[in-house]
Amino acid sequence: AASSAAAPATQTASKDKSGLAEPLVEHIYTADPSAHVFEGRLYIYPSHDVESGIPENDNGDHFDMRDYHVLSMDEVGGEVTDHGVALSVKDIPWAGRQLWAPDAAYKDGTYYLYFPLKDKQDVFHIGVATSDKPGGPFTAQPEPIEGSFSMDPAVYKDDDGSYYMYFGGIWGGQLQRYEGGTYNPEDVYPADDAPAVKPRIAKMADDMLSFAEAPKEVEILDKDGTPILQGDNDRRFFEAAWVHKYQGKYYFSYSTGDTHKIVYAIGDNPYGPFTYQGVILKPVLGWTNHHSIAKFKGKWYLFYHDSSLSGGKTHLRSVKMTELTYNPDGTIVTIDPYLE
Ligand code: FUB
Repeated sequence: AASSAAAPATQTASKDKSGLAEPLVEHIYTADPSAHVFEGRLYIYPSHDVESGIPENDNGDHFDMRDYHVLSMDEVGGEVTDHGVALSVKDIPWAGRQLWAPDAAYKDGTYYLYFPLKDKQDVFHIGVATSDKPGGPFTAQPEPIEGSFSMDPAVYKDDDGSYYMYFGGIWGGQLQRYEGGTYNPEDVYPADDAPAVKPRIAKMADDMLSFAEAPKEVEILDKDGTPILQGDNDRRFFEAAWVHKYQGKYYFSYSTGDTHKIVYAIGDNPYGPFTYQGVILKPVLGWTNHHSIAKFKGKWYLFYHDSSLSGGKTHLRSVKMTELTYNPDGTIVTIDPYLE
């Protein structure tokens, strides 16, 4: 367990001749990478950033993405394949605007692409699209997942074959609109000294197209067992949930948003509670920080993005990857993306 861990050392993002910490692709802008190993190959499900000309604001209107492209590679540092347009907003019946950070899962011969999108009333929900190939193209279901709200879905497959979706994000992600239990178009936040807005979890039904239960709140606790508070901007949940398992423990990682870090908390089961541990990735160039963590050919990797390729434009990001390492006590060695 990580509770008595000393502060971990910091490692730099790998920069070697295999191209790690360089953008995985440069012909398009990509962000919010969700990585999975399917059929022995590494697949990355990113957002596809575009220049929309919409001015930057706290709602994220400048992130006006219209489609997804899936990336894949046989080996780290090897050739990256862009599988073309995997899903387009024009082919999603309930679409309003803004295809944000997606994730994917595989079950019984079908690949599922989970995506956040605003409906025609400008309210975020989570949709699902299916394909018989990991690279797509995917066909969207006619409606969003019933009972879904907010954005940034991450689907975790547990060792017993159960799948869970984690989701949610505040500010432009609209999670704060559900604080009263039902949708409230007003943005209502807890007081700074009250528990922070919580990410959500729902077990997936057998069909992978619906929730098996009403979404539940995910508790993130300090090491003394008290909830992380709304005013604790360095540690409170903002967006970009991800879960992976290491040595039998569940690692819940997320972005702190306006303090620009990827941090993590550890728990004993998929529902939590999760106890805050520390920083995985320090701030990157660009406002957002969003990641995933996956094991490929025996090594753990962090997938993330930054805005280096666009010269610092927050809405024009590029996906990168670097090795992630653990201390002997199971804590994660903090990564500084630019440490020389
Ligand atoms: O890419 C659009 C949004 O920016 C994502 O959904 C958030 O996680 C942030 O990266």
